[in-house]
Amino acid sequence: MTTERVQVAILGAGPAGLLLSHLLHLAGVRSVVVEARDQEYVQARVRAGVVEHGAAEILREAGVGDGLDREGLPHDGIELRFDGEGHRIPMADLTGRHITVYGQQKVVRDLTERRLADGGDVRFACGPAQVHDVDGPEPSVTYEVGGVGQRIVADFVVGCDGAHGAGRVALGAAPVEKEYPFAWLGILAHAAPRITELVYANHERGFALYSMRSNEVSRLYLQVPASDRLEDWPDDRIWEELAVRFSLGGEPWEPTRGEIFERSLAPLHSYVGEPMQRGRLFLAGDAAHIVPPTGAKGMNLAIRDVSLLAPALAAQLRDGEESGLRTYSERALRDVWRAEYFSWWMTTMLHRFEGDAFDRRVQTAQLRSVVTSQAHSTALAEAYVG
Ligand code: RFL
Ligand code: PHB
Repeated sequence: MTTERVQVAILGAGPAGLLLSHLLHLAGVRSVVVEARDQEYVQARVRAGVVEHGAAEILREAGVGDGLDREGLPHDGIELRFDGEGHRIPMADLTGRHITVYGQQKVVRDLTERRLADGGDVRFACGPAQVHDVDGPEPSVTYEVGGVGQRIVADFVVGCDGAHGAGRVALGAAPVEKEYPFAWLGILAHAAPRITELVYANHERGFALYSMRSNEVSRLYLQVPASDRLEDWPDDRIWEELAVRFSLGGEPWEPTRGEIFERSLAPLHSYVGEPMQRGRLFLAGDAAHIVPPTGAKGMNLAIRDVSLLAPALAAQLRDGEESGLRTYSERALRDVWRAEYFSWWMTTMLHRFEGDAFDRRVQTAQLRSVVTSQAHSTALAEAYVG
């Protein structure tokens, strides 16, 4: 077993881990990022698409917003579609801010390129790393390469290793969580989007979302039962179901079709592990909390977490200033719970739940209130643009 020393050992090269190591580098703190999967796999992983105002500002201030400004699509509104009618929420008019449609894949690409160009130590294909001794003065991370054990002893370990990583296990917190009885079937298709703004549709057969990645690539989602498999959804069935759920005026409304080149199923749940710290271990991003994707908050929260954690770690390591780290979890959790609330609210308002006619009528009344009351739509817009 080889042993090395570093100031901060980071698990996971997703948006959280990569941005944290970049921000630490800017603050003069040395870190190592240990990633289980290889670089191709990490960069091919398709996930989030919406970067909110605050997260975009954080990326720009850190000098990694060029790609977002060049290739991102600024959106000033979204559409809520229900009862066969579309209603635009003019987010920019209501809040003065907008969102940017920019795939997580590109955020990860930009951050990886920047870390490597700056000589950053990002180690891919390490297999699942483990975390040790977080309650003592010398926490460590171990992993294996080619049968040889590697050990990194650090001043601090940060788990940015997502929902199934080692950070969450080492934290050992009893989570507060909620399962939803459905999943999202997501596709990417080579098809020019028929829309210019995202459409969130509530239909009696279930929720559907029309999004995009570029002017040539559409991203679409369908609510499906949690027990469904990808084999249950051949291409034609997906397109037909989307057309029904996006119906306008009682008529099916077809998204532009094209070759489906990526498909995935993601169960919906909410999860928070509190506090986001144990001894010398800190968590950020999906390792600490999961939101259902309806509010488009997951990656944005990951970015927000590390924007709080990086200066706190740097202040402690450079100046012995402890207060930032001591209050990190409390400060981060305030935003986390606000996002949990918004994501739960959007999810319950827009999805089809089994059975209850009363709940369904209340759902429609709620949507109607959101699109007719300026106060109500402003509340949605403020939470959505971040
Ligand atoms: P990630 O991206 O999961 O990265 C964690 C990394 O850790 C690695 N890893 C380990 N490495 C070393 N040792 C171990 N033991 C390890 N275990 C795991 C993994 O290989 C991985 O590389 O977490 P991070 O950085 O916290 O980022 C969070 C975001 O990925 C996530 O919140 C978003 O994708 C959520 N999300 C959305 N967020 C938004 O802000 N806007 C959106 O529009 C949005 N849409 C979505 C989404 C998530 C979705 N799915 C698939 C759940 C849409 C969907 C469908
Ligand atoms: C996406 O484009 O992937 C996307 C957009 C909005 C959401 C979730 C995902 O709420």
